[in-house]
Formats: sequence, C-alpha cells, structure tokens
Amino acid sequence: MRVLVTGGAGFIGANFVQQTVRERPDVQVTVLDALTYAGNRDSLAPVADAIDFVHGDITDTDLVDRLVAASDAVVHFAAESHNDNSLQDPWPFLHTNIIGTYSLLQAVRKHDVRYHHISTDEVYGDLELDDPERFTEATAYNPSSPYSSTKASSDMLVRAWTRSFGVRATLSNCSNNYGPYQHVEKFIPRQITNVLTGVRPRLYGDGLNVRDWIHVDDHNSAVWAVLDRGRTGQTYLIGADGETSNRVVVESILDVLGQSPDAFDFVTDRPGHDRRYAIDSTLLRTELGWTPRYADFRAGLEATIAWYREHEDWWGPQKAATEQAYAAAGESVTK
Ligand code: NAD
Ligand code: TDX
Repeated sequence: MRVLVTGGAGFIGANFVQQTVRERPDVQVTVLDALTYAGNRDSLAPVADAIDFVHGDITDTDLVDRLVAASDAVVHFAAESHNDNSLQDPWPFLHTNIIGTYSLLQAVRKHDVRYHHISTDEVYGDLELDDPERFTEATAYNPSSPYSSTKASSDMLVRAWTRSFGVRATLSNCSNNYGPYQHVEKFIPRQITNVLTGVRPRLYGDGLNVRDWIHVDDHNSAVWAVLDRGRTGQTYLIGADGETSNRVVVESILDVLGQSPDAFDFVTDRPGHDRRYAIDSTLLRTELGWTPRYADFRAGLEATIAWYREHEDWWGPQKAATEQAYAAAGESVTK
C-alpha cells in the first residue's frame, strides 16, 4: 500500500510516519510537507531511509496531482495548526487549511484515491465546565477562532466532495494531542521547556480551561483503525477521556520537574478562548474496536517530559523566537 502523508514533518504527522514504518512494513510512505516554521525534517530522521520525502506545498495542484496519482491512499495532516497564530494573521490558515484541502480533494477525486481527513474537536466550539454533554459525531459545528473555522470549512469540503463526487473519504476529529516532537509554541511543550530553561510556566486567563488530552500515538492508532475499517463518508471522534484543566497540567509538570506547584504566572487571556473540549469516542470504540494505550495521562506526561529533557537539540533552536513572538503579540503577566 502506497500512502501519501501530508504534513508528515509536523508533530502528529511525524509520529504517524514513525509509527507506520515501525508497525506496518507493507506500507510505503511518501511525505509531502512545505517545511513551514512548524515542519522539521529532524522529526523524520529515525525513518529517513525508509520513506520518500517531497518538499512542496499542498496548494501546488500539479505536484499534488502527480503524487496522488502514484498513491493508494492519502492521509491529510498538513495544516496551520496554532490558534494564537490565527489571531495574529488568519490568511495562511485560509490558504493551507481550505485551499490546500480543496487541492487534495480534486486530485483524489480525479484519480479515485482513498482519502482520510485529519480534523479537530475545535470545529464544535466549546462546552461549559459543568455541561454534562460531550461532543459526538452529531454535534453541530460552531467554531470560535480563525483556525477552527478554517478546519470546519475543510471538513465541509470533504463531506461535499464525498456526497457530490463519490470521493472515498473518512474524517476524524481528535482532541488535544501531546507527546514527542510537538512545537514549543503549544501549551504542554511550552511549559515543560520553560521550566527546563528556568522560566515560570504561563497560564492564560484563570487557568481553568479544560482540554481532553490524548497521547499522539493513540491518535495515530485510531487513524489506522479508521483507514483499515472505517466507513466511507463517516466521521469518527477520537478521544481518550483525558479531561484536565490547564492549571492541573501545569501543576503536574512542576511536580514532575521538582518545582513548587505554585511556581507559575497567569498571563493575558487568549481572545475568544474556548472554555472546555470533551470527546465521546463511543462510535470509534464500539464500531472499530479501538482503545487507547495511554489510559493514564500522568504517565504519558512523564514520558513526554523525559523526551523534552533528552532532546534539547530538537527544540532548543526554536525556543527563543517562539517566546519573542508571544511577547510581541502582547502577552504579559497579570498576577
Ligand atoms: P503542526 O503545526 O505540528 O504540523 C503541520 C505540518 O504541516 C508542518 O510540518 C508544516 O510544515 C506542514 N504544512 C503547513 N502548511 C503546509 C502546506 N501548505 N503544504 C504542505 N505542508 C504544510 O500540526 P499538528 O499539531 O501535527 O497537527 C496536524 C493535524 O492534526 C492538523 O490538521 C491539525 O488541525 C490536526 N489536529 C491537531 C491536534 C493537536 O492537538 N495538535 C488535535 C486535533 C487535530
Ligand atoms: O502558554 C500557554 N498557556 C495557556 O494557558 C499556551 C500556549 C496555551 N494555554 C492554554 C490555551 C488552551 O486552553 O492551554 C490550552 C491549550 O492550548 P494550545 O496548546 O494552544 O492548544 P488549543 O488551542 O487547545 O488547540 C490544540 O488542540 C486542538 C491544537 O493546537 C490544535 O491544532 C488542535 O486542533
């Protein structure tokens, strides 16, 4: 099976490629990645000899057409993925997330290639902290940010191309991922690397926002379950019952790294900051028989902290510029 992986030099894509090479010797992987600030070829170094890497943009329709024609399936991870960046400059999000998805859909339609679309629970908007409901496949779309609205738009394109043109597509909407190779702009790696460099972790707002954490390897094993056994046109929600407040995450990081649990700062809140995400993954578990391996968030977090401790060569070069961007965007300590 020849699989084209877009965004394979990013956080989740690189872990997907590494897992696939490790566990599926029958799969031949080609990565298409534009190597934006978020892409890093070093994340593919352990499997560099086992894959083909193409440096290119998913909006390059000629290139995409050629690569898709030579594939049996496409797994589409490539995206602009950071909410805070989308608030500073939405355009790259429209370009990559919407036009890029359109470009891929036209190619898989033309060549009748199986397509899996990677999306996010953020398309559903947010929940109140005390809401008894969680997101399901039937929840109405209600995105809040430029990022999540472009992801919602791309999901809509996939649904339309499936219904109107018979594209053989599946979709998955996953909750917040953590694990190795995540960019230091994101919450968990930012706080781990802050502590490792002697800087206090930074909590937006009141720190009580809740995210439903899942280890990246569990996300990727679910993607394979959908590729293997998913129904065409179906959306599957991926989550591992990992609801945790941001404050508790920071306190856990401080605890693992031997610091006082209150050694953090509150900073300016994110405009439009979603309060809570929570996934009901019953369909994925019952229909496709998927279960997560990292049931214990604390154990997964400890393994992730150990990885960042051992891989400063990977994240060190990006740390200062990332913090400068946050400062330039006006982030400041509130208490
Ligand atoms: P990331 O930002 O770490 O990686 C994105 C990758 O896409 C990078 O390698 C980048 O170079 C590449 N890319 C960007 N624009 C491109 C373009 N125009 N052409 C080709 N390549 C391009 O993102 P991530 O966190 O790994 O997220 C991967 C996917 O998973 C995204 O679709 C995201 O919406 C989705 N998702 C992420 C999470 C999460 O918690 N990180 C949760 C649910 C869903
Ligand atoms: O320094 C910080 N302090 C802080 O309190 C940062 C960077 C974030 N936060 C908060 C904001 C969120 O409540 O932590 C939470 C997680 O923030 P992010 O890592 O930016 O993730 P989020 O906005 O929840 O989106 C993530 O999950 C869904 C991914 O970035 C998306 O790509 C995915 O779709």
